[in-house]
Amino acid sequence: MAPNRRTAVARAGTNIALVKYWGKRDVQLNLPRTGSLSLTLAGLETVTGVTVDPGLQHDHFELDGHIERGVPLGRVGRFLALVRERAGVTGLFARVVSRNSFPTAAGLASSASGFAALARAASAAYGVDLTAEGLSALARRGSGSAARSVFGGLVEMEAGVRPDGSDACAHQLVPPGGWPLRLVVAVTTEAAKDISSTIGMGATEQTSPLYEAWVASHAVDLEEARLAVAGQDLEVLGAVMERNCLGMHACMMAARPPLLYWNEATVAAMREVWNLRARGIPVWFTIDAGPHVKTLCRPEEATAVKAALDAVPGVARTIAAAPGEGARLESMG
Ligand code: 2P0
Repeated sequence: MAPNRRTAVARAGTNIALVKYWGKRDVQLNLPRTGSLSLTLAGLETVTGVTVDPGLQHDHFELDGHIERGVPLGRVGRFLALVRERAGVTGLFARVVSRNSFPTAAGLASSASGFAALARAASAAYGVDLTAEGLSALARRGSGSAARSVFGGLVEMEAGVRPDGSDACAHQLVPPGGWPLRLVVAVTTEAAKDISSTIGMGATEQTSPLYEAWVASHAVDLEEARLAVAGQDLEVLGAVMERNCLGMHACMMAARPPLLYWNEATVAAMREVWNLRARGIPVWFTIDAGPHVKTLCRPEEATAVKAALDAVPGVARTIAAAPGEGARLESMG
C-alpha cells in the first residue's frame, strides 16, 4: 500500500538515437518494431517532481511553469494510472511538476527525458520497486525513446519478442565516462514541430513503400553499430549513424502525404558535416523527427565542429553535450 502523501523528484537526460526507432509492433503497449542504440546526454535534462496527494480529485501536470490540460495531461495521467495499477492503489492522484532545460517538442527528444524522469519519480512516489530494466520498460509506455534515458552513456534498446513487452527494454553498453564523445546539436529553429513522432511514425508505417526495406536493413545497422561501440570505432559508428538516419528520413519522405522534417538550414548543416569530413575532421550527423542536426565527434574536435555549424546560414545556435547519467532520484520526502 502506498503512503498517503509523498513527493519524489527525479532527473533524466535526453538521448539521441544513433540507430533509430521508427515504428511500432504494438501500439497499445508501445512496443517498437526495431531496436535502437543511443547516447544519453548531460545538461539537456528534465527534472520532475511527483507529489501523491489524497486531497486531489484528479492528476495535475505543470510543464515549464504552464498548467497543462488536454493531450499532455492525458498522456501523463494515463502513465500515472499504469504506475497506480502496479502500486495497487486507486483514486490517489498526483501533482506532476516538470522542467526542461531545452526547447520542448522541437526534435530534441523532450519526451525521452520527460518520461524517464516521470517513471523514476512516480514509481518512487507511489512506492513501486522496479529493477532498472523494469523501470525502462515502464518508461517505454510513456514514450519509446524514454526507455533508453533510464540508462547513461551508450545504450541499446531491444525491440523484444514477447507479446507483453516485458523484454522491450534498454540496457547500458558503455557508461558515460567509458568513451569520450561529444554530441554537437545545430538548432535550426526554436519553433515546435508540426507532426509528433507518434503520428509521423504511424503514417510512415502505413503509407511508405520504403518502410519495410528500412526495417530489413536496420538489423544489420544495429549489429554493426553494436560492434563499433564495443571496439570504440567512431568511423564505423558514424557511418552507420548517417545511413540509418538517412534511410529513416527517406521512408518519411516517401510516405503519402510526404513527411519532411527538414528545413533549408538542416540541409546546409548536413553539407557542412560532409565538408568537415572532407577536410579530415571526423564528425557524423543524425537527424530526428525535427529539423535539428546532431553531430557526433571526439571532444578534441568539438570546438571546431561547433564553430563550423554556428557559421552555417540559418543555424540559430549550437549546443555541445557530453555523455550523461541515466535517470536518477534527487530527493524523496
Ligand atoms: C529515436 N525518435 O530513436 C527516434 C528517431 C525520433 C526519430 O524515438 O511514440 O517520442 O512516444 O514512442 O519516443 C521519437 O519518438 O515516440 C523517437 P513514441 P518517441 O529517437
